[in-house]
Amino acid sequence: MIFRGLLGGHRARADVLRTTSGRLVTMRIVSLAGGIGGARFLRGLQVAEPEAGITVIGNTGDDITLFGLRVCPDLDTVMYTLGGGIDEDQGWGRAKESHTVKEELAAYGVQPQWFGLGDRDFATHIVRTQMLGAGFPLSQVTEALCDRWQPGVRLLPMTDDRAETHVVINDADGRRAVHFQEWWVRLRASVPAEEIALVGAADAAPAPGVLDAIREADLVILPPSNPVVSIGTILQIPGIREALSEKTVVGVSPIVGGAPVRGMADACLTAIGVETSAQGVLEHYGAGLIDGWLVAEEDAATRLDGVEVAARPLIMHDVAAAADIARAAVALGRELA
Ligand code: FO1
Repeated sequence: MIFRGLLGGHRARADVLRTTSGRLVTMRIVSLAGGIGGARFLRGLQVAEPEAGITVIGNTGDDITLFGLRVCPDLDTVMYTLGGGIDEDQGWGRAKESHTVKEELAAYGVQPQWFGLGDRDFATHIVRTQMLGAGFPLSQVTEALCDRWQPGVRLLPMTDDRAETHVVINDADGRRAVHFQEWWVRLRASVPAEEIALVGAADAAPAPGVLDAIREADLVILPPSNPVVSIGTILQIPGIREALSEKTVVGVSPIVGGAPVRGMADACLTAIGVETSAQGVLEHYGAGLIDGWLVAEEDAATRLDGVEVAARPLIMHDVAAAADIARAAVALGRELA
């Protein structure tokens, strides 16, 4: 029973000191992660560094309450991708999914109908909502859900507090703030974002274990997740950016040759006045945070004082390619440490 899984929570701590195969950890890596790009990179990192103990600090700014259920897209994308349950083509949601519940909800005319929740995925949100309602913090709920999925990493939400990304737009319905998911999924970021704000960030605290994991890390990696609404949100949780600035941090550029590899990071970068380029994102993160920056060969001219730039192919067209990129990120980190 999932609650019993929760009571064994301390066991998860011990697991961090051992890899899934029980071997002692040779290197402790912390990775901040958002959705699809981050999850795919992490799957490569597990192949590249099977002996490493990996802690993932997951973005919860995308979280949304729908039909009374709490949905955590980026945590679920990491959990399903590393746990073997992801819909590989979509990059989010469950494999072998059906949508009977969604169709029945639509038959009742309930809104929204633009967010595609599958039947299997609903179970995750029901269990999560049940446990949150019983008073368990999101970090313990996530640990319990991962008890089933065994992702092979320790997955921590960036915070247990409410911090949601909202987007200010101005369209035919006037100037207003909408939830990030409505801008991202219903509007496909087609309406310019005048502002992207993480509502609640100032009052949010890092989830238990987040700052300790960063402090104890041998290396921190920022995967090619969205630098604004995934990595950027995690950096806004008080204390996290400061803790990272003490560590060796290697980032992987999410922009290749002036365009995002996938998703709509360009719409997000434009919204905050940052150029959609490996150079622009590096300057946005800053040399105070980044020590090493992995860029695609076409972006080899990227430079910033105090940052070691390395160029290589960055397209993760399969797990092996993701593993090669992860291997290069770890090598750059080792060189800088
Ligand atoms: N993305 C879409 O483009 N369309 C959807 O209908 C959709 C549903 C959805 C359901 C659960 C979930 O965990 C993710 C879902 N996503 C969908 C992806 C989601 O918007 C993004 O993964 C992140 O929020 C941004 O990384």
